[in-house]
Amino acid sequence: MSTKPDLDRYPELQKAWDRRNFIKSAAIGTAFMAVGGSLLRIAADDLSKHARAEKRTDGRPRLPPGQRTLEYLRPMGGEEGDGDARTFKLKIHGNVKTPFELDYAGLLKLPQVQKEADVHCVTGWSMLGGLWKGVQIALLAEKAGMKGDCKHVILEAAHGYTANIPLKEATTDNALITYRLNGKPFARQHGAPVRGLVPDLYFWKSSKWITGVRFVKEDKPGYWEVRGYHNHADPWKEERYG
Ligand SMILES: Nc1nc2c(c(=O)[nH]1)N[C@H]1C(S)=C(S)[C@@H](COP(=O)(O)O)O[C@H]1N2
Ligand SMILES: [Mo]
Repeated sequence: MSTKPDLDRYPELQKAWDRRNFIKSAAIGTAFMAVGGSLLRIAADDLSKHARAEKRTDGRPRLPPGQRTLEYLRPMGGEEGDGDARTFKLKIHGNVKTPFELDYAGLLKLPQVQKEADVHCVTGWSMLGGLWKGVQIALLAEKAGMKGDCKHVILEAAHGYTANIPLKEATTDNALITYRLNGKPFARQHGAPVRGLVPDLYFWKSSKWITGVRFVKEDKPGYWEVRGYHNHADPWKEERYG
């Protein structure tokens, strides 16, 4: 109980540690997690318990099966882009009538939305209730004159990372090109300056360091999809591996 977690490697544990949630929540229930080789008893959050009981507006449980909550995004790595808003460019292209390119200022000039959304990482953590600000992918489709036979969207990122998403799910109202979480810009490791967000699919579909949105007729499995992850990635169906 008194072993301090490696907070450099697991920054999302800082808050829980500060509050001594480890101790307080021990009465509620406990979870065990291997951290840096030592076994730590961590806040087996009442948050997870609540979220399991809660229902979304679509009737599904707030927390998908096999997930537990974290208070912060855990940095999951990836080959970083330069993180600089001044050099940011986003290509809207593919099977569209009028492809175009946006710089950061151009992105901010488009109609903005702010959505509360939960995200779910395939490794088992979820972060609930983040407030994400940005531009809807649906708006980009409309602006580019997406052709009627498009079926998928590819979210392209730095160094060739891609994620493929069915058009319907990429153009729901909470699927965004986003540059703010809870009012703050993304740290570089979380995709600065701009990342994709498709919260209702596993989080690997939300490309960090985004460089392009490509509307296509033919599906094209992306970075993780060709490495054994599920092509669709619905957290409620536990579509983790293909
Ligand atoms: N460009 C890019 N985007 C990416 C990844 C990546 O490796 N490269 N990893 C994905 C995975 S596997 C996850 S779980 C989330 C993690 O985002 P986070 O590091 O902000 O928590 O980003 C996704 N987006
Ligand atoms: Mo991931």
